[in-house]
Amino acid sequence: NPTINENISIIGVPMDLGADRRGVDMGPSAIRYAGIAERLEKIGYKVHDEGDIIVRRPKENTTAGTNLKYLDEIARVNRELCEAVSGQMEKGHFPLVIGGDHSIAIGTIAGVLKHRPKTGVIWYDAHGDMNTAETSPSGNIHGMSLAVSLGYGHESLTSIGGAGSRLNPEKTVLIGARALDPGEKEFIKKLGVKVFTMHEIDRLGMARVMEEALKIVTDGTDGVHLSLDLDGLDPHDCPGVGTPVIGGISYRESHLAMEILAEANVLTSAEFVEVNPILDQMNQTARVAVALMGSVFGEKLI
Ligand code: NNH
Ligand code: MN
Ligand code: MN
Ligand code: MN
Repeated sequence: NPTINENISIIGVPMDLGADRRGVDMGPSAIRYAGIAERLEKIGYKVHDEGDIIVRRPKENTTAGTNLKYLDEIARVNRELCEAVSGQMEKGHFPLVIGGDHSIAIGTIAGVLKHRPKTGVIWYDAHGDMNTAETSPSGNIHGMSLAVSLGYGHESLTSIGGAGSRLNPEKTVLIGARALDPGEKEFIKKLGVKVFTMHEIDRLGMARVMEEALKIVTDGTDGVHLSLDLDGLDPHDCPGVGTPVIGGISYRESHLAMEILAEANVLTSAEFVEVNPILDQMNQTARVAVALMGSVFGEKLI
């Protein structure tokens, strides 16, 4: 095994406020039910399930003076998540965060940056999550988390982990994009974030895309974080997501991507998000998530 780190700490975040749609809060349970701990123990890791971070359910979905939905509670949970991730890394454990909607990347990445301030990121997603309050069509914070981690967005979110903690856009790569909002397209180009859309995946093939992506996220960085939104995969393979977009990455391509990441032996943190068992078929999406985790942590076919 290309052992990334023998201790893996699982942190669940049953967050659905960032998507403003119920069900994705059950993601951590669905992923545990699909056998995440057993799967990773089987390939030799010590798995520590740290349980879930508690998410409250506010009555009001607005915070005064902003269109961002549930801003206060999302900020509070992400501050706690940042500390939890950072605490696990302090002990030398690999943080594996399971969601929950993608707004939790804010806390995960802020925690990671405390230990690896030059982390490169692979953002595997149908969407860009590069909106700000001004460009968001929905006010949903899960569509803004990458922008926040790059330092753009509401102060109560960008300040998490310290105002100076932010990703370098030139060491950030999107894979699988096919539903970018107009403002996001502009912002991505302006910041110089590299995007491998479905077009590049079709044209170059996943192996080549991953090689190119790895060059970018490992060059001059001190870690690599994988932020995998299950809606990056095609809804045929992963129907249990809140915002499915047809024409996505296949199950096999995704395994290949994870296997190439495992071979490179560079991963230092990861999160798997947006599993919504209510919209799913027999927990299929959580089972895909666990299978991909197997591959990214070095599971071999032979
Ligand atoms: N871009 C849309 C928005 O900002 C949808 C985002 N939805 C996601 N992102 N699931 O991964 O509201
Ligand atoms: Mn996302
Ligand atoms: Mn998405
Ligand atoms: Mn920050």
